[in-house]
Order: sequence, then C-alpha cells, then structure tokens
Amino acid sequence: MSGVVGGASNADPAAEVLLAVDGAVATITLNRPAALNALTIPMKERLLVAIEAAAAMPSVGAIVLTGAGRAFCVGQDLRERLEPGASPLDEELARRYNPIVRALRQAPQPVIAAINGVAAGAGASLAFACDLRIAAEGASFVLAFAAIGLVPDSGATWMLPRLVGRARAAELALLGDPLTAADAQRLGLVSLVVPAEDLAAAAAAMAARVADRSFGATAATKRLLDAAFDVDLEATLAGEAAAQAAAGAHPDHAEGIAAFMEKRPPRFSRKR
Ligand code: T3D
Repeated sequence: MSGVVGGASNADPAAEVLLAVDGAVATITLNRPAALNALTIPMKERLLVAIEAAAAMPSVGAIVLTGAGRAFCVGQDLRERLEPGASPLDEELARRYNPIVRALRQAPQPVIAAINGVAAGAGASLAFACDLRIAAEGASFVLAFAAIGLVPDSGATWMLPRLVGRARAAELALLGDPLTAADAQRLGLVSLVVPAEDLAAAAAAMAARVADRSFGATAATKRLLDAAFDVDLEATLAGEAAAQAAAGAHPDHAEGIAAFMEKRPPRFSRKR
C-alpha cells in the first residue's frame, strides 16, 4: 500500500507527508524538500494521521520516519510563524506537536528514524522521539531553539538527557552547535551511519529485522524501556513479570523455543 494521508487528496503530486507500506514495514516520508521539510500546520496534521494509521495496521511491525531531499526536517516552518494570526506557541505545541510525539511513543511498533540530512529544532525532537536512529554520513542534529530565543520542545528536554545523559544534553541544547552523524554515533544517539545512498536500504533492513520479532514482546519491550527512568526497581520487576507472563503465554514463545531446538529461524505469527 502506498499513498497520502491527511488533508491532501491521493492525486496531489505535492503531497507533503507520504505513507508507504511494504510488507511489514511502513515508511513515512516528510516530503517538502524545497523547504527542508519545515513543518507547516497541514504537514503536522498529516504526519499525526500517518503515524496513527501505520500504528493501527495489524500487518505493520515497524515504522520508518524519514525525509525527502537534503534534510530530515528543520522543525517549525518559521515563515508560517510570521503569518498574521499564527497561533501562540504553547497552543501549537499542545494541538499539533505534542500529539505527534505521543503517537510515536504510543505506537506499539518500534519507530526508526532514517535521518537523511539535517534534523533541526522540532525535526531533531522527532528523531529523538523514535526508538532507533540510523543516519546518512552527511546528516546532523541542530538544537536550533536557543538561536531563536526558544526552549527545546516536542519532548526534546525529556528525550535527550535519557538518550545521551544530562551533560551532553545541556551542551547540545544550550550551545546549539551542530552534531555530526559520526559524533552522534559516538554518543550512542544513532546506531548506524551509512553512505547516503545506502540509508533507505539500511533502514528497511533494520525495520524488517525488528518487524520479524514477536509483535507483543516487542511492543512490551518498548513500553518497559519507556517507563524505565520513571519507576523504581520493584515496579520495573513487576512490570517485566507481567509482560513476560503475557509473552510466555503467546504461541510465539513456543515457536521461538521450537525454532531454537530445531536450529532454524523462528516464524512468529505477528498476532497482537
Ligand atoms: O509553533 C511553534 O513555533 C512552536 C514549535 C517550535 C518548534 C521548532 O522547531 S522551533 C525551531 C525551528 N527551526 C529552526 O530554527 C531551524 C532554522 N534553520 C537553520 O538553523 C538552518 O537552516 C539549518 C541548520 C537547519 C540548515 O542550515 P543550512 O546552512 O544547511 O541551510 P540554510 O541556508 O540555513 O537554509 C536553506 C533554506 O531553508 C533557507 O531558505 P532560502 O534562504 O534558501 O530561501 C532557509 O531560510 C530555509 N529554512 C531553514 N530552516 C527553516 C527554513 N525556512 C523556514 N523554516 C525553517 N525552520
């Protein structure tokens, strides 16, 4: 399946958010390359619809988020902000940005950011909100907020310290210097850096690997990792035990053991 979601019609060649499904992998592409995929109101609305649509598809086991052209996403379209009647920043966050971040975290499938170029402002926040990140060699992260007198938003102040630690998060947020893909990999912020021409294939391969796992166990792992910094050890142990009870009772577990014994790859059912 491939198409356009949100306000634009399927026939619109200028569709700014694309959703394509190939097997068990859904790919969402921010497709406004002439504006470095800067986010406008319609784009944000389409992006939310695309994430929710992919998350709800029973056949989808992993979601890839990427950008068209030379940027991943440069965050808010600053030209749109200058238009008369632009909504207050807090309203725009509450109405449009924050629901996107929640949707990325609440999707049961892992979301992989395939960072093809610069990820700035809320574009960086979107990449941080994904479960895994893979970058093209020329990609970079810029916490551009400080340069325009804003605070990092769209979850960046929550995600970044969890991803790289408070000291590095402070450096990135307060100084706002670009972080290259290679440095991001050294920090553990991205798992893999590949030549630009290999990014799509590498992201698809990573997504296919994740999608091949037991759906329920993968979704529960995502939930447990998200909760890890906010609950104590006892609550974590209880959460793991409850999730393990469900995973252990699922036919995928029996299949996993059978596959191990028979020295073959498991064939998981993809049942939720
Ligand atoms: O509603 C709310 O506002 C609340 C939410 C806020 C969330 C946010 O995302 S706030 C942060 C917004 N983003 C930025 O401040 C990033 C601004 N852009 C940059 O710092 C740089 O462009 C980059 C570091 C991303 C890339 O630099 P470079 O040298 O590769 O490209 P460039 O020459 O600066 O930009 C190329 C063009 O893209 C240029 O247009 P032009 O001169 O060719 O017509 C530039 O104006 C445009 N552009 C880049 N970023 C944005 C943008 N246009 C609109 N909005 C942008 N965010």
